[in-house]
Amino acid sequence: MQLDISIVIPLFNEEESLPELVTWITRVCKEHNFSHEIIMIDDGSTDDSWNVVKQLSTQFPTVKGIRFQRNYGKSPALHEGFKVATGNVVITMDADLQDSPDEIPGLYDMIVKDGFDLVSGWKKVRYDNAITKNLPSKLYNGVNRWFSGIKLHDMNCGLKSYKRKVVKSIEVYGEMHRFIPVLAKHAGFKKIGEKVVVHRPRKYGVSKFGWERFINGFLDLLSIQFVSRFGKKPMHLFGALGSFTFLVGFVLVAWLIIQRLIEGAGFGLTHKVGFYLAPPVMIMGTLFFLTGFIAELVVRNAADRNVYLTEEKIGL
Ligand SMILES: Nc1nc2c(ncn2[C@@H]2O[C@H](COP(=O)(O)OP(=O)(O)O)[C@@H](O)[C@H]2O)c(=O)[nH]1
Ligand SMILES: [Mg+2]
Repeated sequence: MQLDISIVIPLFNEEESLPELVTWITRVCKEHNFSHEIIMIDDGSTDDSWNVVKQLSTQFPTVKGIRFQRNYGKSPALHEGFKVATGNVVITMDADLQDSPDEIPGLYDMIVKDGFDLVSGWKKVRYDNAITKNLPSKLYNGVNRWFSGIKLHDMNCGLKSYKRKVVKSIEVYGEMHRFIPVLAKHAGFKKIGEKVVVHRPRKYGVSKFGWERFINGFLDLLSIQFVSRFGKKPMHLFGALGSFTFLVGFVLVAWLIIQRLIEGAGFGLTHKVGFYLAPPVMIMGTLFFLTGFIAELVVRNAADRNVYLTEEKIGL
């Protein structure tokens, strides 16, 4: 029988929140008659989270769990959760009770009734630190919108819903969980929507992400744009860049030679800027070109695989 919803929850050191979270999700799903599964991915927590998940799975048959051997990060956790999810709609949410399970029915309807491929939550009113999080987040989302062309206010919101085929077609690796809508867009899913969601202050535990996320996030965004455009044909970028740079150097040299030929020995070659500029520019061009060849070799030999060691599984 096809489940209505798979709820995928990546977690790291959230022992206090889990029982309340599972009870709440279960209540909401019961009220709306959703058949569902709750997939919790414990990413090498150092607190008692995994024991709590195991305990919950005996109490709630809907609870399934994966425990990683060590801490890999939120993206690998989502990736493994997406792999095993069987629901018609997949909903992700944070484990810390900052996302409200009351949003599940609305997010579900937007996929099933309104036909969205992906719906991202928008924490319009946020209960996080204004200086270290909310303000940088606004700037960051602005840059994201501009770069990716996806008009979302809160791309990195943990609360999202998907058609199943979307999560099965994207590969969330590294720290790419911040850009899932970009990945989905590049995979060809165009109907991406947004829903204002309730955000709650953190009740237990501490935040695991600080301001560094914005630097890493920006670099990741550049990588995503690069990989999606040139990932399978790096020579198109490096080759063009290399040829252009080399040509600039070559023209400089040619110009110097012509001047020398015209003016004869009186032309002070070593006093010209071009004399010093041309060789490094030509070398740079050659290096771009060779980088392109190496990148092509890497692409051709890379197995597109994600391998994460799992220590234990329950219900899967
Ligand atoms: N799998 C996994 N989940 C993580 C990791 N770090 C944080 N999380 C989870 O991601 C969610 C959001 O993290 P949180 O620290 O609350 O970030 P914030 O809400 O932006 O301050 C929570 O459910 C965390 O448990 C990690 O390294 N691995
Ligand atoms: Mg949080």
